[in-house]
Amino acid sequence: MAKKNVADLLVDVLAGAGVRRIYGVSGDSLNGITNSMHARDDIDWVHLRHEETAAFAAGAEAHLTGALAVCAGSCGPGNLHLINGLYDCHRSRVPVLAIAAQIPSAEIGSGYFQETHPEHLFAQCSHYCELVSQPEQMPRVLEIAMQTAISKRGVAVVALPGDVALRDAVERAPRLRFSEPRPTVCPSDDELNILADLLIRSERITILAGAGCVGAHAELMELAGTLQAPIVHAMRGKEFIEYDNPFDVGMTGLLGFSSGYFAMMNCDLLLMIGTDFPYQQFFPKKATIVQIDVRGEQLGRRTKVDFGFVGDTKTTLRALLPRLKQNDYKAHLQESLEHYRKARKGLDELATASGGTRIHPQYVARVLDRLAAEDAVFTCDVGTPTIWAARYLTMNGKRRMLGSFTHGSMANALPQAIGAQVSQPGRQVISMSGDGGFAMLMGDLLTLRQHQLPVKLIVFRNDSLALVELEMRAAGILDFGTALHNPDFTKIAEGAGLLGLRAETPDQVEPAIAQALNHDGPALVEVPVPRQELSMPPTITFEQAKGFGLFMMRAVLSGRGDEIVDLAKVNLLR
Ligand SMILES: Cc1cc2nc3c(=O)[nH]c(=O)nc-3n(C[C@H](O)[C@H](O)[C@H](O)COP(=O)(O)OP(=O)(O)OC[C@H]3O[C@@H](n4cnc5c(N)ncnc54)[C@H](O)[C@@H]3O)c2cc1C
Ligand SMILES: Cc1ncc(C[n+]2csc(CCOP(=O)(O)OP(=O)(O)O)c2C)c(N)n1
Ligand SMILES: [Mg+2]
Repeated sequence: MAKKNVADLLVDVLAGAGVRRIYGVSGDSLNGITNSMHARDDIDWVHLRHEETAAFAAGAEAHLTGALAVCAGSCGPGNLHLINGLYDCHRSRVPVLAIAAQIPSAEIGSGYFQETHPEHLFAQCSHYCELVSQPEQMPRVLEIAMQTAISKRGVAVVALPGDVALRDAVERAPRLRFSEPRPTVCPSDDELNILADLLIRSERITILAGAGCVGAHAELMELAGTLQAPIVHAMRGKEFIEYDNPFDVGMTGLLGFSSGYFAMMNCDLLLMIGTDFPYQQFFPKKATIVQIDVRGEQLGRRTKVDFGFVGDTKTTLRALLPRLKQNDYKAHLQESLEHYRKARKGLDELATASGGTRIHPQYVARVLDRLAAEDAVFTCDVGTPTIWAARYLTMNGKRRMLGSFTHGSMANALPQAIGAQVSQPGRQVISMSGDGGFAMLMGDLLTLRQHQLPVKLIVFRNDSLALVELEMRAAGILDFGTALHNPDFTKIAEGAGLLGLRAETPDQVEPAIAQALNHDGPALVEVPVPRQELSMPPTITFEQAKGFGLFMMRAVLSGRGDEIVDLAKVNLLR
């Protein structure tokens, strides 16, 4: 039998566990691994232009499939570039293994060329991070890393010096042969009785549901019906909760709907299920708060909690439902639904082609929603595209929506779209990109042609870092450092081998998007949108209103009268 080296064994273990690809940028210290992959057809090397893209792409794959995804970076700067993307994966709790190649083992500690210490660098964005310094540690350390990423949901890192990867392996094969355990977690009988009793005694109940409700749609609907409770969703729960949901009253938070905000503020009992909705100021102060989460450490993180239960949503609701009684108090649900209908109507009225030659970004999102495939995957950049996606994309149980919702990093949409398209080749993948976010990792536009990925990029061109500008205004600060002098993105797209289209006026939006979606290959649609398309919070506080006033004054004082007219126009047109 041919001799196996440590890298061969590493690739064997990954392929044996069902990993089909590694995203990365090659380098000398990774040669052992890329060389081992070269001759195999069961695992691909997905060559990207930036390691941050590799980490985001792996995270998107893991999010869509639920299975472990892998990225790699060469020693020093190569793996350092992974870090921001890995933070996103870790904080979004998706299972990702990062291989951080290391400098030659004999040089560690000498301040050698490209020397860094991955064990320290990745400590904060991983559950597990270890250096393999001798062949005897392989495959055990790798398997512990994989097992940790999968069971704790998050990132694990294996640092491997290039020379160790090329040494002869001691073990010959993977040690672990079991499939992923899927335990059920349920509160005790006593706890379920306490929970049932609480719910039976309450009238005005609101449910705040999040991504932890995945796979429990039917149970959640039955619960809401029994409790006559409106369901507010946190953003990462949108893809699993909003569809086929007669109890839906929208999202809360700064990007949310007023109906979501009031349903939470006006209840007597708030039941949080599988959510880590982060904004304290949007929780009711007087209501009784009950929280169910599969992780005990999540209980009470965001608000005061009166009753906390540890359980997975599906198992817990199944055990709880037979203990409940039908709530006869219907007014709270009816009021909340009526409020939602009005809020939805108000938002829909903003998503029209009206407004002369200006294109409202809401309209672009609405057209996209209408024309996209039944099972499309959407990614949205942190910036105003997150707002348009949250408010105007309709989920249906088959579509998916990815963003950098927890870590909140710019430039996520294109890299996530790459990971989505590579791992789901037949599926329509649409990136809703900001002009700032897109430019930040624009090098990987070249990846779309290199790997023939038919991703559709919609670039919301507002020539600014608009969300930051909005925040500056709300805080009463004169915006500064937010203008973007952009190139013609369609020409850049064409130069990179994509179809490049531009919609100049509202009537060109639909044909341009339709052409891009029907195009057999990657396409970019550049859509100029107003810089100050305001996205008002559900309730505007005095402080915020004051902030806007202050901005007007400062803008006028600084002689920027034109912009005020612009702002007024946008408001008048809305
Ligand atoms: C620019 C920007 C603006 C934003 N504005 C808003 C906003 O206005 N409103 C908003 O809602 N969000 C907003 N977000 C997103 C926000 O930061 C959070 O990421 C989001 O609210 C969290 O959603 P979640 O609670 O569904 O998911 P997560 O944060 O992922 O929480 C899921 C919870 O479920 C638990 N869980 C997982 N599996 C299970 C299971 N099987 N059973 C039980 N529990 C389980 C987990 O332990 C975790 O506690 C914004 C993000 C950005 C980038
Ligand atoms: C890596 C990173 N840098 C900076 C920020 C702060 N930030 C949040 S949104 C945003 C603007 C995004 O601009 P763009 O992509 O053009 O979207 P827009 O809001 O203009 O639609 C910035 C700078 C961030 N979240 N992440
Ligand atoms: Mg912008």
